Amino acid sequence: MIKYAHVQEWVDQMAAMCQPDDIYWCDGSEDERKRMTAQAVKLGELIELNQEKLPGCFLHRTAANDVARTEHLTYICTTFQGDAGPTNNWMPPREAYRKAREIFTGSMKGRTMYVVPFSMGPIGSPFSKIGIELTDSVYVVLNMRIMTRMGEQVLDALGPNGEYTKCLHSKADLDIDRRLILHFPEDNAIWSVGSGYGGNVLLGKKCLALRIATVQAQREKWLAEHMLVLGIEEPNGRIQYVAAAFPSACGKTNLAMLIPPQGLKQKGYRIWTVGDDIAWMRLDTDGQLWAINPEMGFFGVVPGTNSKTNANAMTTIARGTIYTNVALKGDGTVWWEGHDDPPPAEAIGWQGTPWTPGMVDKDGKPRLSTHANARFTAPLLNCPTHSFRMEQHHGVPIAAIIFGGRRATLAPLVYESFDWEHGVFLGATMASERTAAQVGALGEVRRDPMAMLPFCGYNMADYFGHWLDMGRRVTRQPRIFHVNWFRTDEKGKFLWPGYGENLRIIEWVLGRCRGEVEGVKTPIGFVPNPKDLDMTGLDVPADAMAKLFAVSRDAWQAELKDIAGFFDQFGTRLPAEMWRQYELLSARLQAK
Ligand code: OXD
Ligand code: MN
Repeated sequence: MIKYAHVQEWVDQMAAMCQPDDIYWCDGSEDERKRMTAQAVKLGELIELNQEKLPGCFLHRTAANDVARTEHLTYICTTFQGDAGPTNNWMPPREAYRKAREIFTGSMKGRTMYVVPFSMGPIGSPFSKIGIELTDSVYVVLNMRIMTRMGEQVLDALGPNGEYTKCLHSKADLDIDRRLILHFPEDNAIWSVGSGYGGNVLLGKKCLALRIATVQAQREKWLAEHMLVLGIEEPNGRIQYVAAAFPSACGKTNLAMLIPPQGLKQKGYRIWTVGDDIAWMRLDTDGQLWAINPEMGFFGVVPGTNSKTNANAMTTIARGTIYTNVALKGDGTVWWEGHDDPPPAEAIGWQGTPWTPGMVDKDGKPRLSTHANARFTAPLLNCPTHSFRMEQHHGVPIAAIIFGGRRATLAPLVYESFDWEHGVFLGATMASERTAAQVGALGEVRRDPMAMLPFCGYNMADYFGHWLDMGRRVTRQPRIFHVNWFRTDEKGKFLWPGYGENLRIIEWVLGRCRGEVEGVKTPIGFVPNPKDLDMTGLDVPADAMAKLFAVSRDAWQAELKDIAGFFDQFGTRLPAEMWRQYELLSARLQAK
């Protein structure tokens, strides 16, 4: 394997600090996977599942306090605080390195340091970026193999002077009080210590492909986004692709693998899954936005996954998958809340202790078999609908951009922005209820612009400015929409069935992009005329439909107040266009 001097030198420096017993350079071969899996089983990092029923599948359990991204311990480390902005935790690089160095020093004693070269995006594509992760966790290596293009050929592509993101990870002692997830955009480096949870430690994902990549994207004039990418093919062969941003655990994976509902089957749609979490979008010479998914796997939420909510995911995770924090059944298979099968009479719960249905904890609350943020790591190519364009260097052309939040009230099922600038305002003012994907109070509504609040690696005001700038550069602008699958009635019952039925809304979105359907103008944007939604085979009562599309001027006035508070924190750095859109919305809400 080629060990370029500039890489070797950095590996040596990090090894001198972490003091591993040995260093192993991963080549990405199948033989290596087998050896490392066997070793992980021996070390107790993985439990082998029933290989007849779940070939190539394993179970991993994390520490009880290491089950989600720890946003409060995640920092952007820039020289000037203003460059990180008011929505990020900030630490000056010198202090961050000093604090982390104390924890990293000697942290790999008695362990191996693995050198993991990986490419985000097809190897050799001008859309792609290379990273090298040093880690003392076999679990991380085996996950990185699934989530990225990993191994020797990445080093070949890097070349003797190639740029790469320097990613350092150590589990250290997995102590939450000695945990830090640090990003150094000025050094193109990431240091993560004290955690074993995917979102904190698979450094190609949130840390590189979003936080570091957003900074590179601003500099190089492209977009790094928390978006799924999905293609809808019509029987005539035309495929239109949409990119959609939703906060974590709001159904991106389900939407990306959508199965057309019964009533729309006769239209002969075919769905292509390009990605379920991250999109890198660039302007090509045709003036259009093209997107790649920089990842090669899914790190999806397990609970609630079943053959009704996501049959493609069930097929995807039936082989070659690492499950994290689910229940283990006596026959060596796995179970979770929301599985197709009824609860087993007994199982080993996610914390490794016996579990039986109906168990309660010391406060009388139901004790679940599986953590609410339990995950599967599965190869993208396992998915029956995976796109045939995964290795195409320029990816796929994007027709529409969709922003979505989880809102019980306020936001209609779908509405369209008046133009790009208004679309950026829709993204910038997105809000959503908190889910289990991050530590914190569930259900609380927080503003989550473009679903990027935890992932934008620089000042969000500048990020909005970058979006506006991209709109000026794209000559064939995708239209921008907002959706909300989660609106409820007075009793808290969901008004819209969601899942595959969401294709009806995407159909309208694409019809709008082709200029084939009219929209109904409201103060917040265009909503569908109900006659333009194909509801064949789906019975949603007329009053529910009315509630789904209702725009309450009073509720939106209250929302405006909250938006103003959110915008205020950016001071004069916020682009004037955002306040202009605010004023325009306010005026439209007041007009009779
Ligand atoms: C994820 C997340 O894991 O957003 O994708 O937390
Ligand atoms: Mn995500």
